[in-house]
Amino acid sequence: MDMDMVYVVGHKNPDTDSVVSAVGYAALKPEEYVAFRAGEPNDETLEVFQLAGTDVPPLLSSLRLTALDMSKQLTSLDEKATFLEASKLLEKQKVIPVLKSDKLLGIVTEKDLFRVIQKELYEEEVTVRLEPEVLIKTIPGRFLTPPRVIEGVPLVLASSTETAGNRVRSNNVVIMGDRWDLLPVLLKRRVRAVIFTMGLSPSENDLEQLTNAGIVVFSSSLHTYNTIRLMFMAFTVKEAMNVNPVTVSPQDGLDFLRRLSNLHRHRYFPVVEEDGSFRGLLELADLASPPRKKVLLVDHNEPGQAVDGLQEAQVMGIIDHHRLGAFTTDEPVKIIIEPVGSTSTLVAREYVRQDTHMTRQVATLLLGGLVSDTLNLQSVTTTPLDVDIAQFLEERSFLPRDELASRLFHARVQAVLRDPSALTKDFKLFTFGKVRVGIAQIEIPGGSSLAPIMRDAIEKVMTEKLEKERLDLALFMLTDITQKGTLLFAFGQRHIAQMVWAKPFKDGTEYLPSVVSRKKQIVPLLEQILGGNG
Ligand SMILES: [Mn+2]
Repeated sequence: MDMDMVYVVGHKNPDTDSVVSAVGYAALKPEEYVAFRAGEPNDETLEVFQLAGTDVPPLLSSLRLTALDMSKQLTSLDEKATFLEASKLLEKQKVIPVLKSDKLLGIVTEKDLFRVIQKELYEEEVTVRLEPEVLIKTIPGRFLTPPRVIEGVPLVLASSTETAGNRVRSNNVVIMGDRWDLLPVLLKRRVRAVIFTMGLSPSENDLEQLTNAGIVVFSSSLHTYNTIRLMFMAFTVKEAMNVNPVTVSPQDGLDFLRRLSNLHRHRYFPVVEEDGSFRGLLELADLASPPRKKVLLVDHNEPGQAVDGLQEAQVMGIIDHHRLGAFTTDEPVKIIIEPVGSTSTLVAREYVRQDTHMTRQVATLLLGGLVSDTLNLQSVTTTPLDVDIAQFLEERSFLPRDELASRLFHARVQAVLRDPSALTKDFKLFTFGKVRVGIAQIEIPGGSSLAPIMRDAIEKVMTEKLEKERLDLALFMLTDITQKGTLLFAFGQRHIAQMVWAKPFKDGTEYLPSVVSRKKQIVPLLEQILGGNG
């Protein structure tokens, strides 16, 4: 894992501002920062990314360190690799994963190689099996007969003709120099193979006889001692590998890994997917002082709103426009928190401060975040800086801000229409005199123009409330932040509404200019005409 990488991420249940400000901020330092989102993007956010012509960043579900994060990438070998290849590789790494395609078959350490070699040292009847391609790449030399597997008990013929004659068996792989006098014995016993050393080869006539007897003949260009030494090196890792190492999953966390390492006193744990794919090697030593993931928080600063595992990570900075909650860090970090309309505003200002070029894509995204959080500069949180930055972004995105806003809020409405229960999220119940009234409200810039497409959904949820709460009157306020007015829907005993507002409520609705507050403008009037709330 690249531990220098900094995760740039917003809050959970991400809104548009928190996703785009992560992308915008990460683009300031692309070689170090990588943007993520902390949850599923909503329809409005997806719309902004579509307008910008780019994809939403990947999901970050946790900042906890995993086995995969701590694992090392190593060179692997296949099971036919020789001890010679393995020992060369073991000069560079302590362990070799043995793979078939990408599946782990086992692991090999120096110890494993020695165990095999050692085991053979005092055995009389050691069987070797040398695949032709393995032999050829390990011992310099050539086959004098068609290449075949050489399998049998090695026997060096250095003794007298008589002794040798008594010792040779049919399962032998004979290693010898120019002892042509022994050839009749080898032919008679039909040994498996003959390996001539020092580059020797028999006469054509002898070779023909050996070939006809089905004996494999190999000529090694080395002398006998080195030929035999290298025969050990021609063993394959398949014979030495530990086929049953304790493995861990890529997602296993630090706590689990520490418990596991106490249980099994191994030094190495291969990291393996459920399907057996090898992902890396975890070393016990790495668990002692694990690295920490670096994170930059945007659009939030409360740990409760952050991605899980924040406490295991190192916070490198915060860029936000919310109140500062309880927060401590180990080292001094860069914190930008200002009371402005959006985090996108602050991110965009960093481009100005750092004199960094902003792409059209980033400008579109940040304008989307700014417009979303400030309700297109209409919210009470909007500051002069937001207005300035909005203009800056509008110029660079080549996108009229109002057009962007209407696309965004349309997407927001579409989402509400798909799940109309969102319409009554802030439903409140009142009793004025003997009249039970329920009032719900949503605030949308340009909301009054959206009435036609929202009417059915509003009617459905408010009629349900009417029955469920046994209301006399159900009111729905579709408040238009841009026009600063409210389209008021009345369901149930509509004549009460007609009386209170002295208006006809044709089609059950009435537009009330300059009415935006339920608490200050709707409830007091109902109370005044119908009687006290209680
Ligand atoms: Mn925000």
